[in-house]
Amino acid sequence: MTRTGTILRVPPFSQQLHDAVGASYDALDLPEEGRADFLTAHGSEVVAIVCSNSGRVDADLIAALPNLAMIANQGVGYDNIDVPAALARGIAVSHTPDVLDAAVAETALGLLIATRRRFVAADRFIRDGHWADGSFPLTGQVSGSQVGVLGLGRIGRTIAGLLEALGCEVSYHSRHEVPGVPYAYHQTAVGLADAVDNLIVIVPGGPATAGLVDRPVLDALGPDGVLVNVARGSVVDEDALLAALTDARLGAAGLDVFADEPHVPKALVALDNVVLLPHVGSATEETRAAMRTLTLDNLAAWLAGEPLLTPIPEMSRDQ
Ligand code: NAP
Ligand code: 8YV
Repeated sequence: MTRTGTILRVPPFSQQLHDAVGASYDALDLPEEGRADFLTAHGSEVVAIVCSNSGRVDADLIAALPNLAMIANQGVGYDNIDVPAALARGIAVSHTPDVLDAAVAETALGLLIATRRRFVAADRFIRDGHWADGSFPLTGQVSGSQVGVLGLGRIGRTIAGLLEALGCEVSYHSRHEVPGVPYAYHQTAVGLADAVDNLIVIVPGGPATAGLVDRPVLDALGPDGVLVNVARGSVVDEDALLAALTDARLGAAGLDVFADEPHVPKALVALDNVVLLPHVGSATEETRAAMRTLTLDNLAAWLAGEPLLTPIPEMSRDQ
């Protein structure tokens, strides 16, 4: 059975993905303004959505699309989608696992090294003309340190492999112990933070992990500790993080993700002991091309009446 109908592009996403969808299908863009009128006029035409992690597909949007039957998400995390609302309607949902592991892992490692070695401050030190007055202060180092990985999934394991090459001692916390890995398991996030010098957060977002990194976890990491978050802003209690950094209860933080992207609290921007990235974990030409291809292949498979290539785990039980 093949399927036909209009594909709805939910912004924002890249021009390449936008154009690739438009080149192959009848496609419409969900407007930023006047959505209610647009959905009244076109809602019943839409059979599938293409979106990325920053495009919200909430219960109201799903309800306004009576013939929606597939959502193709460009991104491995899909906390932008109201999955219970989609599943309740029998809507298929795909995402893009595996193809971005290397890019996100190297972002995590780069952020850890940049934060621990204070590379951004060192760059500013030269630009501000301070070198002639004396050397940049010594810093800690990542090689040989104890690193905790919060979420030893696909990306977490790739990060752990890179850390091993630096002679780091890796340990982790997930809800379940992972069989066959050479890393120590901690039953709790606090226990993990207490045992390490550096903590890298790479769990999914959503209600189950909201505020998982809270004040007790930050205090356990301590004044010499470095936090790196490449997961979702929601996983870290941002107010608690700001307070810990300001009070020097936490050493430093490297952040690729924030609670209210693209808005970053001014108080965080003002701190010298943070390195900030604008959610670029997977943002390489190579990886985004692979993510785009997988997104489009999932959509094409669904339109052809074939199984999705990479359904979200909740979906694969029903396929
Ligand atoms: P994954 O393979 O599903 O791994 C997720 C890991 O988190 C698993 O080890 C899981 O183990 C653990 N976990 C899940 N819920 C947990 C909880 N409540 N408490 C503790 N551990 C929990 O996913 P992935 O492909 O590695 O991706 C992870 C996440 O990274 C994505 O969901 C996305 O949010 C984020 N991400 C960010 C970027 C970026 O650009 N910064 C790019 C890609 C992905 P258990 O099930 O045993 O708990
Ligand atoms: C991107 C991500 O921000 O895959 C994810 O979960 O957060 C990132 O890769 C995004 O989805 C790009 O389309």
